[in-house]
Amino acid sequence: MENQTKHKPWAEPYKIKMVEPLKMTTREYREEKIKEAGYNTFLLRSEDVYIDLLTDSGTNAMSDYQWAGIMLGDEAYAGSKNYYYLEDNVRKYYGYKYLVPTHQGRGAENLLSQCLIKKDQYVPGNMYFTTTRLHQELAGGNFVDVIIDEAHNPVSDHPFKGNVDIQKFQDLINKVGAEKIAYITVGAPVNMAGGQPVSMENMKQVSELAKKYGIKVVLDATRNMENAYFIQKREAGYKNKTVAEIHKEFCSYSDAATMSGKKDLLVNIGGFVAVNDWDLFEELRNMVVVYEGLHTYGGLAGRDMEAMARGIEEAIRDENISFRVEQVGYFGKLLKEAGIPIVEPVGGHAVFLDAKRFYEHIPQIEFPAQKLAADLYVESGVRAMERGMVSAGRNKNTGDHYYPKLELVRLTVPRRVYTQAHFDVAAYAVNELYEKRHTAKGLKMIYEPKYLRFFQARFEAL
Ligand code: PM9
Repeated sequence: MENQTKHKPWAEPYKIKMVEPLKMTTREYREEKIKEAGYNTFLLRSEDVYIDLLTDSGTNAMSDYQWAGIMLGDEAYAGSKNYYYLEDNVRKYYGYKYLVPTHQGRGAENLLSQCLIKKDQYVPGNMYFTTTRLHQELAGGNFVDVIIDEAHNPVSDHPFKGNVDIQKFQDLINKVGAEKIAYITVGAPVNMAGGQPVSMENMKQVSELAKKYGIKVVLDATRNMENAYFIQKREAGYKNKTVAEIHKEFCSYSDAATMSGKKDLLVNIGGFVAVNDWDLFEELRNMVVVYEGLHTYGGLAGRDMEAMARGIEEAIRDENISFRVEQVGYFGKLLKEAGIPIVEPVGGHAVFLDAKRFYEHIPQIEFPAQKLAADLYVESGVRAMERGMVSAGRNKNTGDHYYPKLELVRLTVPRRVYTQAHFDVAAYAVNELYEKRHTAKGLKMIYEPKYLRFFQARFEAL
């Protein structure tokens, strides 16, 4: 008999062994809670959230294999066996020679920025990331965006919207001189652009140009396995290679990597910086004892390093990474088919609503994305995150707000936490809100912290 369903169904590549109940709340309750939270979803209590799509950072569900590893934590102050296992796996799967563990990604960014940036140097990168740029600035550097123009356009369907614009990179070298460039950062995929990937060809070109001028290439490898999956699917010559092979080749075009293990590596805490250069390693190893802890634990418990080492092995398997990215794609497709304005193509870790088109009547200075995230919470208990003007912050020299082209709300997919049905519910909620979008009003900022303001800023309804 002919199969009547339209397409071959897919399912999560795991079964559920333990569950955590979710709390359902009323609209009145949520209206009160968002007001108390100053219209900032970071300031809500998680127990007041129904489906939590705030972030994929540290929100992963670990496997039984990882939890078993937790029991094997070697909590010695120095020389924990879990550190050596992590070092082996970073060498095996990432290919860098030397490893310095850190408590999370920004710990790695702090160490690397302090070791490599001299005052007033420039640090080009393919779009800013909040914590990365801040650490570069605190170390005396100036971030310069060298991503391709398509990245700033939510409707461009370029398959590798995260690519570095090689001409912009060359222009910067010509303008300021190679000695004024501390290094170039390549984030792959690019979080703030919507989880958009970088092609292998582009990474090779970046590496060649950087090498010509003696500039180091630093990879933000936080979600690089997702990037490798996009290369496998979209770039000629890679469809018969495994994600592990592509991932390692990609890393080979860089000199160093910073890593937040809280994403790709399926853990709740952890990170590292990995390098090939012995002198840089020595400096990092010395610096880590000041800010994080001894170089064989870097702010982590032995059990955390064990879970992260095991997470590398699991995450990189083709069936796991393909499920991860395709689950995000499924959610994106639901929204796209409903006519909701989203960033396209759908990225690897999240679906991004385009708040400029969603709330087109709210001017950017009234924070449409911030309001949209707050409204979605009130509508449904679904928690998302602003990724627009509030996240962009202020120019460190002039003190003026940045007005980014992308004014987005990120619906982020934690790994292995929610089922397809949760995404059906979340998509339904976004649609309900979209139907009454014309009645929404903006916000006024009433409290602005100095650093990374999106985490703690407070707003009032207009
Ligand atoms: N990313 C995220 O939700 C958590 C903090 S911002 C809300 O997307 C990249 C590409 C990241 C990232 C964190 C970090 C910092 C570096 N690079 O959060 O310090 O997406 O582990 O990593 C977050 P940590």
